[in-house]
Amino acid sequence: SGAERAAERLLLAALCSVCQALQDGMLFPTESPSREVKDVSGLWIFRADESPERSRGFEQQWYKSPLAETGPVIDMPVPSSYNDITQDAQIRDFIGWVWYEKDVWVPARWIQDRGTRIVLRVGSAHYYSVLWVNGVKVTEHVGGHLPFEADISGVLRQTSGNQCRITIAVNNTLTLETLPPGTIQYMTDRSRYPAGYFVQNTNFDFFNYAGIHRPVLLYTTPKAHIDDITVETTFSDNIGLVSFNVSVLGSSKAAVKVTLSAQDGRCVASADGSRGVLKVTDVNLWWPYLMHENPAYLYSMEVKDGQTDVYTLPVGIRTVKVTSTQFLINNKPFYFHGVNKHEDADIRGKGFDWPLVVKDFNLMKWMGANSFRTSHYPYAEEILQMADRHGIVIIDECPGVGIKDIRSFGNVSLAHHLTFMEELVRRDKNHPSVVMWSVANEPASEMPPAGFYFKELVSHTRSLDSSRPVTYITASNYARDLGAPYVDVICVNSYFSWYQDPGHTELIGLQLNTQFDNWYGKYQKPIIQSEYGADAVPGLHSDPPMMFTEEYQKTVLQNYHNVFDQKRKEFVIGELIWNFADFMTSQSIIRVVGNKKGIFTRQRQPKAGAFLLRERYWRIANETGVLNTIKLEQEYPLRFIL
Ligand code: BDP
Repeated sequence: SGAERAAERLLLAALCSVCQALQDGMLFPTESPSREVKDVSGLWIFRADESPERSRGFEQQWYKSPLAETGPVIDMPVPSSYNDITQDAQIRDFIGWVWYEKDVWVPARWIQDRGTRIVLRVGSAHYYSVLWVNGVKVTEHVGGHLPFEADISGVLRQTSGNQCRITIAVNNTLTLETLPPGTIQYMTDRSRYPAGYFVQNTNFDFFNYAGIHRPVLLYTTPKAHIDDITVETTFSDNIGLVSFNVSVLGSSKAAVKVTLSAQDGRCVASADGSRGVLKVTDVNLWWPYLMHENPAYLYSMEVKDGQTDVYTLPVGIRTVKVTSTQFLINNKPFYFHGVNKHEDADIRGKGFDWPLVVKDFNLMKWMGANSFRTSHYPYAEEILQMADRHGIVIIDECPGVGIKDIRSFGNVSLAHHLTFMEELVRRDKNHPSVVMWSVANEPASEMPPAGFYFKELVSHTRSLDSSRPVTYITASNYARDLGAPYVDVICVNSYFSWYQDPGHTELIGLQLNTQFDNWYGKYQKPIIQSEYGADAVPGLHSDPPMMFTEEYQKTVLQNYHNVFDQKRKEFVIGELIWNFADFMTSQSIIRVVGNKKGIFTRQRQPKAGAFLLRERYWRIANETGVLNTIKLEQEYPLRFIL
């Protein structure tokens, strides 16, 4: 169709590279005696290609010369979405290629030392990116939520040495085969739209923020370097077992040595060889927040490749298992009392921001949340590291959101989805906080192709990682969902008294009970209420409650909680509020400057619902965790603890 041709034109590069997962490891870049990191985020310059086909930048080869010589440029912070930075609605709503550029200096010794490998890494850029260094193309990448990198040693040594002009072109166009999917629609009625007018349609409920969303780094490794590490952990009695697998590139006879140290620096186990199992006596397990008095215990695993490379990986020793009624962490029942989030904030959009990350963790711990779901795409790895360190449990979700068009269940889409899971598992497999993979959110799982699609997707994900359960999030009716037979845990979203029977909170009890009994009756798998909630415009009040007031949001929550408290004695293993905070969406008649289902505002101030959840989560923690109330009272003022 015309729309698809247009989308292809916008994307320019063929989607042929879609099916190749990144070949090399995706170890988070850290410093070590053998590695240096230089953060080149900060102020970049920027130009949106506003030509009708969005192709002028490529035709005129904007990467060949300084971007400022091609036309007008503006300042653009990295990381940040570009959408809300300017006063220009055209930039906010821009679709197509934008160009970023920064001049950086590369330390001379990096260039001179031929044994040094220099890597350029982008934490993420939404959605499709092409990278040049000094005018030479070094890589391109499909997907808006995972890192990508290129070895630029050769280019730097061949071109102008220490000076390094980095050009990144980023395209936010979504097509039927991207994740999330979308369509470009050209409006052809000349009486209503000017020539060439097009819009981006999507089926998901968040703003399609774009740009360079996570830090851009230069880092070094020795030529012979540790490319990837995989750990899997288990324990028996007081012995922890860490199996490891190290892959080294650039050397045929790597002599790998692995040492595991406790938090006090004591070496607790070591081994030679690139594979093996470390035994840790008197193991300190990694426990979730509020489940143990010493949660989030991390060992530190130093991996040495002969004399050259050193990489240190935090390791949490824990197990995850699912029975027909329970989710077990370290063989103890775990109840998810947590939140769904978004990477979203004023001005920066989806741009990574440490103050925001730390604030959000403080808020989650304040309210007694022990878990969150990375709705609806993978978050920055720094966020997973925080969760590892604080014992916050994560359901790690892939950007399979808004898969509603039957054409998005085709072979090309499936291949890309499988590839995406490979990249996601490769990046996140070693995080103890990640306890489950979610391969999609609310797909049209009642459409016939969904049966085959999810069978493939779930089994492929399991083959990549057998140590974690796999799910997808459903909003389908239990009788029509074709993917549910394949998942380990049923995750259900429902909005009783909101999208159904608006205003009728008195129906929640009945409808929610029916929902749970139907799903459990059919599948005998544990269930998480993976979304529920109601919009509340902060400061709007009414009693008796009316929709959009803080009281209404509270009442909806209370009605859900009554049922959760019954069913969590049986097979309900968790509840995740939709949403942690208000967030931006595209403009529509059902959204008033974004989605207001947050229990915190977008500025992270509590609505009434936040206090309700806080009391509830701490009460549940007191009942289900091994903490005693006295300890909690010392950490948090008594008046907040029931
Ligand atoms: C759910 C979606 C979520 C939406 C939410 C809502 O999974 O992305 O934001 O509804 O409408 O169905 O608030």
